Amino acid sequence: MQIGLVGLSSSGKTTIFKCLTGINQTLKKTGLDRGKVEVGVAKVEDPRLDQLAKIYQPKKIVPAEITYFDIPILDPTGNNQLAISGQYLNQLQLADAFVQVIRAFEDPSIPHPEGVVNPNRDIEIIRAELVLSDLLILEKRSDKVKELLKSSKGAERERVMKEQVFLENLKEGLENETPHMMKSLNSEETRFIANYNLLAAKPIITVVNVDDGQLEDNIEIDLTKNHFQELAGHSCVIFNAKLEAELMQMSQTEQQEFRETLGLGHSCLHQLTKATLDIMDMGTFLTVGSDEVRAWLIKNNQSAVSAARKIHSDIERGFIRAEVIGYDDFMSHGSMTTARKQGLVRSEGKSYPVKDGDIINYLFNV
Ligand SMILES: Nc1nc2c(ncn2[C@@H]2O[C@H](COP(=O)(O)OP(=O)(O)O)[C@@H](O)[C@H]2O)c(=O)[nH]1
Ligand SMILES: [Mg+2]
Repeated sequence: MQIGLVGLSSSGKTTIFKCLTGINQTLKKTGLDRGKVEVGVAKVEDPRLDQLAKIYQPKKIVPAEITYFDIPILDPTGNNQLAISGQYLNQLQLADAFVQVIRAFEDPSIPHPEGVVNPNRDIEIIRAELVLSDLLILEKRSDKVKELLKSSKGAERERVMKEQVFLENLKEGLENETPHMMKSLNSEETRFIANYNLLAAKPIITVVNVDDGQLEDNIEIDLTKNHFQELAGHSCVIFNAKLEAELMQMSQTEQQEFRETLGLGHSCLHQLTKATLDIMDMGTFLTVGSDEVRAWLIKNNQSAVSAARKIHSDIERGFIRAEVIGYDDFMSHGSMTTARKQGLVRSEGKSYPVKDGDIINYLFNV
């Protein structure tokens, strides 16, 4: 899973990226990293792994990982041209979802590219940029469809004609910022739209980057205008990225103390990885043993056999059955032997929908 960080320059993207991926570089005063896409991996905090490790004393504890990239896409280009193009567009299209970083903090020493701080305007700017580049994607597809129409016949020609009408409606909807028909897509249209890989149709998590004093304030963020997000999903988290980055430099104990003293909630890493899993409808299943205790990313309710592929394609191919116990059930007994005796370890087949927190032992044959 890959998540793209987007936002105007000096909104705090790189600061957040470092909080997530732990790349320990000196935080710069201004966004001088213009032009470079950075890719890093965030380890999903999971207290269940620590508890299981106490029981199994494994050689390795391996948390699930989410890839984030920091893309300086909306940094001002100095000429009012479309900022998203070429390699940036390709990179953004690779994302499964976006984290849009919206600046709410005031700091006269860090100029805002638009002059003044205004979170709702920035949300609009980002949305407009995404929609603009989507229109270009649709324009290109329209040209292609016109070509296809010349050469296609029969049922294929009918399909192409349907797509042409769909494209025109979609473009009109996007131009007028009312892609309402998105709500009633039929299966064919759903396939069309999946192929276009539109940016505005990806799920989006909004980070409102605030200053200390603002944490308690009510910052009114308006996410309602984004019609696509009603369908693709959106969520919102609020924290002070700069402070989070400073806390990241401290030891675990120190960090804990500071969080309590300052009345801060979970870390930026925790909040964002959680929001990412939630919006993608993903979770983790767990494997245990004396070698390693490990969390594996899955789509919630993914079939046991396809989840096995995460570990190894041999397990998927040679799948016999999965021995499954929920984390809470396991912990209430603290040992697999006892849980087994109590009949809590279930034997599940290929199509079993895997749940977050399932501890799985695959039996397979290759
Ligand atoms: N005061 C304050 N400064 C911040 C906050 N978040 C980021 N900054 C500062 O804003 C500047 C730009 O941040 P950066 O992460 O590079 O923004 P980017 O251009 O979006 O990547 C840096 O000097 C950060 O230290 C915040 O919450 N409060
Ligand atoms: Mg940056």
